[in-house]
Amino acid sequence: MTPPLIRLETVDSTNAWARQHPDQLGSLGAVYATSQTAGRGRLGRSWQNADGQALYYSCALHRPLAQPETLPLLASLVAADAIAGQFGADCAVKWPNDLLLAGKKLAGILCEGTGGGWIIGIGVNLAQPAAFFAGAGLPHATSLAAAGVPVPDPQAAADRLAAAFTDLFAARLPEFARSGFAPLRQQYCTRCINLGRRVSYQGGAGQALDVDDDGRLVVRDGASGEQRIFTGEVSVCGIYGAL
Ligand code: BT5
Repeated sequence: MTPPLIRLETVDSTNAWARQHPDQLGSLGAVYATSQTAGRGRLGRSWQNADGQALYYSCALHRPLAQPETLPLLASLVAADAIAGQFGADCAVKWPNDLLLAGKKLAGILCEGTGGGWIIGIGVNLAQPAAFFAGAGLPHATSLAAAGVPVPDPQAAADRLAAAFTDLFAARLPEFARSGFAPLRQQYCTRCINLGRRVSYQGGAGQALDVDDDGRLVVRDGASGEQRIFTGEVSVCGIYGAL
């Protein structure tokens, strides 16, 4: 059965809307808009709106997951694969779930539990010019258009991408629900920009070596040996201006 995919003109936050309308989204369904008045990032941060120039998307799912904590990693692969399929743009993933194009943040992901289910929020910058990000104080952000991928009709691009996200979630969630991250690990590592680079995290720094079957970033830390990181911020040398 085709999952519901609801298009709104504008909304406070697609994640909030999905949480408030479980009846309309069922066990797997999605909502999207090209304008958000109160878009959220992780840890209470905000997600910059650009009326009519970006995709704000949330997929709600209600089913048990073997490894729910790795849902953001699945979401980043779904988003990267859909963007590659629709626009031919090859994104890297900054662990755990930022999508980068030419070293800048193209998309962000916010996964939230709802008590019995999950909401996967994805914001993708489509058509903003580079000057938009400079003006918004986001020097490390980009859009498809700013990175040189033409987006002549942003609404049509948002419609296509939202449909592609939903199709890919519908295709991949059954196996992910059963088997978790391990079957995706190789594919994730191929896109993961952290690997082989120096990274800093709360309490240490070292070289990122791998992502393990549980989705943790494996870091060789000169001071304390090997660390496996699952939460918190990790900055990557050379990315977003990090030293
Ligand atoms: C994220 O948070 O990257 C998750 C963003 C998720 C947004 C989607 S839109 C649809 C759905 N509905 C919502 O309300 N949210 C989701 P985080 O890792 O915390 O990154 C936030 C940081 O990214 C901010 O503090 C800025 O530095 C930067 N940022 C904000 N807006 C941006 C934008 N449009 N493009 C690139 N970077 C941005």
